[in-house]
Amino acid sequence: MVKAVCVLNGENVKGTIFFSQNDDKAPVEVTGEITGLSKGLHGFHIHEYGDNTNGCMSSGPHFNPFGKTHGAPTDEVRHVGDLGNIESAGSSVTTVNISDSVISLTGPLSIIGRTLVVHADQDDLGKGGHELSASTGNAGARIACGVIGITK
Ligand SMILES: [Cu+2]
Ligand SMILES: [Zn+2]
Repeated sequence: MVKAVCVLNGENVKGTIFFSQNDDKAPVEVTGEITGLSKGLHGFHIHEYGDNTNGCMSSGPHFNPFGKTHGAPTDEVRHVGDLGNIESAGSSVTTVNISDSVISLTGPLSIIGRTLVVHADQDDLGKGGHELSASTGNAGARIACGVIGITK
């Protein structure tokens, strides 16, 4: 079992997200809680770099080691870092509960040392027809982020 954690820190949006994977073939379970999100869908991605020197902007583009087009988590064609959206009911706490079989906590697809980003807007999952749909899902500003690190 490998476990990792990310403390999300934004101006208004805060949270703690846990990652766990039973073995290197198992899906990664992504769970946790986020506060301060507006009601609705918010893009939720792993970005390439674990670099927050210039805030969330220095985390670079979506983690995309296969050079694919942006997509939904369930799509064959997606970035490794495409975890889709999380949905806030507009209440104080948003619960995150995602299982993903593409990201990993070990090997070349490991997300450890990269950045988890929460966006202001909905990720259109590549289908919005905007010029940014194929690269970012047109999910808007990066409102909170944090580097993913190993934990016990
Ligand atoms: Cu993103
Ligand atoms: Zn993407």
